[in-house]
Amino acid sequence: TPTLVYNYKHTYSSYKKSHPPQWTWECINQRCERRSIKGDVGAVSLATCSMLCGSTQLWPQPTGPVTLGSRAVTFNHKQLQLESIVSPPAKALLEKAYTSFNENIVSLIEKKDYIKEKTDLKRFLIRVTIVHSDIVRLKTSTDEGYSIALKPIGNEIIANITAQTYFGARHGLETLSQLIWWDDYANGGMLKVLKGATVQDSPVFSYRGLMIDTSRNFMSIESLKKVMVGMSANKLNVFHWHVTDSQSFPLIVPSVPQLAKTGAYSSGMTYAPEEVKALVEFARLRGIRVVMEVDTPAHAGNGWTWGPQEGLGELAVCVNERPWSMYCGEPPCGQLNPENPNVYDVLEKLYKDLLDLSSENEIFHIGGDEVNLECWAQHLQKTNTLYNYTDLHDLWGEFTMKALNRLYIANGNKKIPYIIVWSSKLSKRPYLTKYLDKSNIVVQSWGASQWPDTPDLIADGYKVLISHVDAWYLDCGFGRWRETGDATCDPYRPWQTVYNHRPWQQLHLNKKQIFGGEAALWSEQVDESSLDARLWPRAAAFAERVWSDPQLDTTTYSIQEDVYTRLNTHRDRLVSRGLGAEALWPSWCAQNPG
Ligand code: CP6
Repeated sequence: TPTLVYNYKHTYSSYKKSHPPQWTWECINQRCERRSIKGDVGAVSLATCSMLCGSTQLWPQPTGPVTLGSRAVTFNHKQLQLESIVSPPAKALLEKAYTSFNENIVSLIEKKDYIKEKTDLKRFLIRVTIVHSDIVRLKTSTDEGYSIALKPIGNEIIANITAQTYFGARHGLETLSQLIWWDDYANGGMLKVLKGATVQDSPVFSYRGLMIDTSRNFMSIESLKKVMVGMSANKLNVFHWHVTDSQSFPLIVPSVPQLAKTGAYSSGMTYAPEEVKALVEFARLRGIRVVMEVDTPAHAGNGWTWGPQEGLGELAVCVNERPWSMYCGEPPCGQLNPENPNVYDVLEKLYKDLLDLSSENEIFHIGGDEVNLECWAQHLQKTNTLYNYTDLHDLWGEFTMKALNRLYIANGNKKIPYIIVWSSKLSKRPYLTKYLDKSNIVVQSWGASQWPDTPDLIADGYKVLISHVDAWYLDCGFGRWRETGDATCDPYRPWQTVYNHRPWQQLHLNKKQIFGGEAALWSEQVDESSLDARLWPRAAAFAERVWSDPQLDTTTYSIQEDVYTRLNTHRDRLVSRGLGAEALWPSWCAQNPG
């Protein structure tokens, strides 16, 4: 438990004299209007007015009914108490989730040296009931729903959170934390909670992902943990870790140590197995699963060049080939050598370690994007085997099937329910149905939303993970990083673009085949020093799209007004939790609605 200083040197009246409130806020037509005051009798802070005025300050907006009381009570964090009606193994997880909840509440306290013992409450009891305490690993079928019933009884508040699983209960704690705020006017500054509330909530999509690339620029484990803190505040539940690419291979793979030894930017810029496992556990407690992607056969260069020295032949070809633009999407080039049988042996070892490191074998990402057939053609020319193929897409398809076969072997001769591949030429007709089995392949469709990729995949019966570049690529628009940079990644996607993207409706797609959505952050032009600002609050805008999928105004497609205020409140919340989220507007706008 965090320690705070209780300081009785100041009294409320001395404090009040030096900091008299200048304004009060009144809820008029569901907006908080500012009025100047003399003296503070009955003055209401903006935060309190917002919480009690019209719309919830919850993010993402719950999908079920919400009722909110119109009054609030003060409390201090020492009065919080957990009662769990939960059996092992979920009980231990819940206790840790409750610790995070507590830290989130403490983060709201603006005056850490001025905490009042005397409050409206004697106790704030949080009673959590979990029906299936045996479910402690998130699956696509896991029930993440929860309900909250918060009411006063005597001078106590009791918040009942009920969920089918730990993962629902954790979301419930997150929502409960959003019914609590800091009131700067209350007795010199106090925590408040609504005096009554009910919430019922469950997500629209079961896969709500965020992809981070740690190859182009390295991101420390600490910075990735912060990403997960943000994800958990937004009920995002899949961390897709694009851990390697042709630029660097930071992941230490125990059975193939050569990969990171030769491929990392430096020995410090690596992820050790224990660190990865700790990160996976950190994620699980926050309701997040980790899907690791070592992209192949393309986007594989550094880390794959040691084959010849060790008698395994060339594992990757075209590495550093010039001019690069003939052989790959961005420099440095590199593609696995599909003709070298040792490549598949290395892949099997690699896959076994990835399954182990991530503790994840329901979903697996094999990469598979942007294969450059020129590169393979040049290689096959050298080895005099090009005549074997009339169409090198077949070589690509065969590579994919061989790699998948090794993946199943690595998984103890068991299939994996969902294999994700990036959309590419291979995921288009006529190769698609020939090489990608629709029973377990999910295509992550990243092309622009007006491209035919997504509707075609849906029409052909595939499950699709939506990551459209024109809406959900959060790295885009900073400015090209090379002269011939790709216009596809211009301009910046403002939060409204992220939020308004609703392709299942706009493209009339069968929602049953939408596996989910994923926002992506490629790291050519971002590292951990600007990670927070590039992600937040836009990833939060994405999160509400995939959790609640709110309607857009069908005539204007404009964003409902409550979205602005709720997102602004949520942005403040992320900042109090230590994330450097960008500002949406001048503070003046919150004080001058409309
Ligand atoms: N890296 C990898 C990338 C991209 C892809 N794969 C990418 C391509 C075009 C744009 C942005 C990112 N940088 N491995 C494509 C999925 Cl505009």
